[in-house]
Amino acid sequence: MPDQAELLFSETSLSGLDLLRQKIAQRNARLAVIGLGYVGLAVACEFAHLGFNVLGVELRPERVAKINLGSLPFGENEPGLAELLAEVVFRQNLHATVDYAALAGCDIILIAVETPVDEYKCPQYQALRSAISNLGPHLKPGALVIVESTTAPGTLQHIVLPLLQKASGLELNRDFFLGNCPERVMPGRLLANLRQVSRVVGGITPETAETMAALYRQVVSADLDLTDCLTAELVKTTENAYRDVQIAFANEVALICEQTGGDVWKVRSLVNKSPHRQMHLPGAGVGGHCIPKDPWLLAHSLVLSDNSGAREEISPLKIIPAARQVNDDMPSHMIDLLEDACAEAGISIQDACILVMGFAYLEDSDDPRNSPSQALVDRLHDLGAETIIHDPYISPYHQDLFEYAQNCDAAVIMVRHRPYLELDLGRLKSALRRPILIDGRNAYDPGLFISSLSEPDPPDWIFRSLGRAKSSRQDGLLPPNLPPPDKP
Ligand code: SAJ
Repeated sequence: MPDQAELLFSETSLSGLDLLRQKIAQRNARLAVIGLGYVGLAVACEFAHLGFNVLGVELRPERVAKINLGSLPFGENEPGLAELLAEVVFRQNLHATVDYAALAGCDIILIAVETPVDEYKCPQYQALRSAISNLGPHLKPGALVIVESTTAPGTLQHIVLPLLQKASGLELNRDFFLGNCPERVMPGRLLANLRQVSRVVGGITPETAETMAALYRQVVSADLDLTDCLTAELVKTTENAYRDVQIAFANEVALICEQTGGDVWKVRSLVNKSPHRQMHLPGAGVGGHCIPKDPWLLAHSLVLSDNSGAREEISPLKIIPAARQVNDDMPSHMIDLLEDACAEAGISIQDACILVMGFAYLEDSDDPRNSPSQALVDRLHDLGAETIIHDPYISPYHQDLFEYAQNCDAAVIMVRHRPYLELDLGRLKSALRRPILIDGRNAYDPGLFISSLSEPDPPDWIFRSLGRAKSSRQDGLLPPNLPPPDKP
């Protein structure tokens, strides 16, 4: 039976959350977003658009200045974001600052800072720790803190909470409330995903989760799945580790097909006709701000090891690190294909200049974060090769492709940008010093490059396609050295 203090305590905390829910409903809760990057700026604009008074706290003064002028510091390709930012700044519903002291009057603070991993794949929480340490002294009693950054499972409980209590001198659920709602945005679809993709809402207490849902329901039209903080961390890191493993599987099948004379793209399309199969796309690598990182956050989940409360990490995993290795090795495999093609042309890759087509991490995106093309370029330079990078969406790589090609001995497609799919291949071949093309994204039908066996003339292209043997055919005929498959 709770004593009077506990009753008062629970009533106080409920009245604190009730008060927040009331302010949310009236849209006069003072919101703040710490970290105005891809995630933070979009969510700040979205709530400001609804009429909330939003404060953005951002480290980079130049970014603060641009935002306060209503102009985007990045993400020109984000549909609707530029207009939204201009509108909410004009209406003075969004203001950016570098000054954490401005947080003093805020009722709800979203934290959307980067949570990268270092070269040893260990989580790097400097930005998160800094945000919390700087917020602490200004945290208003009764405020709700929501972490949107992706964190290793256990981080909210074992790192964020103790740090926030220490920095603020306030007590959880009495003086402030804490939860996490990991973002599910995708560059190129920031506002669309924010509005239309379901969110996992993790509260330290169920009442906190309910209050968070009252906030997010204002902008999210999809499901809001209420749970605890640990589950929210596990879901977010798992959903991206799952995708990474799926991609690695597809890449491994591609390597099998190359060696056996198969065509992974035909294999994939037929496999996916089998119920409950969804084989992903093999490719030249896995980039971006989520997929290469989140599996490592999952692998660095935190546990309480003994009653002293000391923290340890979970025991080493097998599948998730192995999948990361497969995907991280794909740029090197593109070099294997390049070396083989260069040898056929009688040149060594060390003496070659390679045209790298695509630098963004994703097709028709201008986002180069963790780009597999960077890994390819670094490894080519280690071999002594030179490179010229082209990308139609990224300055300064967006100039004339054919002019770049004139100084190159081979070209490799790293990103399936639409302009490449519509390319005049004859013009490219004429421009290149040697007609070598490596296709890392199934951009082209190999039939365009491989003469049929009935026309013995050697093809004038030296073409390699990820997931296809050198002589694999598009017309269903088996390469001469394999018996026809058993009838199903
Ligand atoms: N890739 C493949 N094969 C595939 C899919 C992707 O090689 O079958 C490569 C891409 O080329 C890219 C990388 O993986 O280099 C990541 O691609 P992605 O499609 O996963 O795009 P991201 O990184 O923007 O992933 C985001 C993630 N969203 C969040 O973390 C909130 C991811 O969970 C989503 O599944 C993805 O968007 C999406 O497609 O919505």
